[in-house]
Amino acid sequence: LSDLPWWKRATGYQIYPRSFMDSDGDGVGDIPGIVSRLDHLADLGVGFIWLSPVYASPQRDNGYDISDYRAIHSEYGTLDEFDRLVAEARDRGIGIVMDLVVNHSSSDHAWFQAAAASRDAPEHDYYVWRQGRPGGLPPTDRQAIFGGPAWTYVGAVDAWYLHLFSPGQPDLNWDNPALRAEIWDMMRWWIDRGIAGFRMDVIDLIGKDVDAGHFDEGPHVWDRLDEMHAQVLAGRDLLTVGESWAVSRETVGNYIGKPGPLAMMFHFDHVKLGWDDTFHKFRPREVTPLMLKREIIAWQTHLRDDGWDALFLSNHDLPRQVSRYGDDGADRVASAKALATMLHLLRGTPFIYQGEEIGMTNFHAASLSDVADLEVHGQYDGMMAAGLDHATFMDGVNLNGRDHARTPMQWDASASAGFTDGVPWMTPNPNYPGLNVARDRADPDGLFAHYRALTQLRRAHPLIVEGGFQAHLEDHPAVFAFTRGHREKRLSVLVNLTGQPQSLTVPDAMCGAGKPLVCTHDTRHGLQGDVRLAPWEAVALLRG
Ligand code: TEU
Repeated sequence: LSDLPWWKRATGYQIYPRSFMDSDGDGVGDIPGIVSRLDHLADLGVGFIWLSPVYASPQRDNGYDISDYRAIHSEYGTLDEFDRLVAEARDRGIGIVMDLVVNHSSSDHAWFQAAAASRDAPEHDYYVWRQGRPGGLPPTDRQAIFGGPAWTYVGAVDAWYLHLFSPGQPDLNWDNPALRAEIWDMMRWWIDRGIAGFRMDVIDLIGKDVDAGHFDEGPHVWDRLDEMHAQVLAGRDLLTVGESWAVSRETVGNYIGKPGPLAMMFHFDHVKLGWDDTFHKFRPREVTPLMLKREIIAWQTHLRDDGWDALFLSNHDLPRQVSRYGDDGADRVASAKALATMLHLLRGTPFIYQGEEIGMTNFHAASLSDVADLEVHGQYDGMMAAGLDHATFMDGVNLNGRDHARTPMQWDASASAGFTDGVPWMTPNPNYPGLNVARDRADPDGLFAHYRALTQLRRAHPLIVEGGFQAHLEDHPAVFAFTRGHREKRLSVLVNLTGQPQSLTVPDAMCGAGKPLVCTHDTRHGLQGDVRLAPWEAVALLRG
């Protein structure tokens, strides 16, 4: 096991800095706040932190709009404080993985300021400019992911720039070799500060062919990643995880095949199950346990022999997993344990999103004024124009919106959930007095204890890291059954993904007798014949 890379053995934890912990009372999370909570993460047993962007930024998209790639956002702290975070985390065996947001910069970046002031500036070509069509129309009808046209006109250069996200996020021109060299330099600069790797934002978009209208997984994406690998990553012991909403089982091998430029990919087929073809996340679709399970099985099977999975149900763009796939009412704790057991025992590197370890939930937005996220506001008019009704849109926001993940971390029952002494930038979920870290950690049957047990099992049993994956009872509508095998050892996992009791006949390939590693309900020492699982029951037994 020790010859496996550290990032296969570790459990990850994502921090959304704005909402994690405020140390200075300005209502916004910060780096010293993170340092003050490192012991919580060390106790949880995580091996690395994926830090959502902490770079200088006007924060129009909470840092996914970077105005200086070599500076820390002033509300979050200083470079010295960042270096201290790296050192303090390292002392606890935790690496810091930076978010690399290089499909676009902020429009406040000095490059863009120069680019938009003169066509003669060398930086002008760092961005994507085109002429408009007659009648003052943008170059194409392409719509931005955050609503409205994907092009904005700048009079000083008499041209339109491309922004696949908001107008404050102009796309960088990856066709320009000088721009690429700037990015490679910047990455080396962070690596030299001692970081453990990169999570790469919308990385499939860096290969776009704008004139061909080919944006997702454009023709140059893998060449560019190969160049990045040769220039920056090769020979360094880093975790790399690309994010792509377009990557499929057909294309994933180009990113992470043997050998591929990256180590793993965040893929979203299981998330998109809950999306409508036309209205996307804003007309939610039901996701049945069978749909979820089938999608996971397909990816696990595909990556079984070549590749490595990045395992997640939540992140800062997604709803809280217990609200989306579990039960955030009476069965909140049980269903959150079931989901966690399933995810952490699959083959790949598991990621915990902040607050997931205590089962934080979605909140209810009564109207648009309860929503902070620019995506929701930016998409509203377009969705209404396309025929969606307001009530359904709000259902979509309440089930799938990005704000649910961004409410302040619920540390304790004191004012503002112990997140800040000041006025929090976002209202905490009103359920914090009963649902918070202090309370959950005091409960030996709480979620934190369950997650800690899972990270410890991963450290104790190489099988969980390196064992193969085999699904069983694939058509069972409610129970996810799989085995993980390595040599003579076998881990058998059964998870009831519903709030009803379930019956099944244990297949021969699953273990008879075994050592109980996880038993969320009665302790079981064997799985044989006809078995009845309690609502949300999860069992993992080890044989050999
Ligand atoms: O997200 C990629 C992305 O495309 C999302 O915006 C996603 O499509 C959307 O949430 C679904 O409705 C990444 C970051 O994770 C996100 O926070 C950023 O806003 C985005 O890129 C732009 O950098």
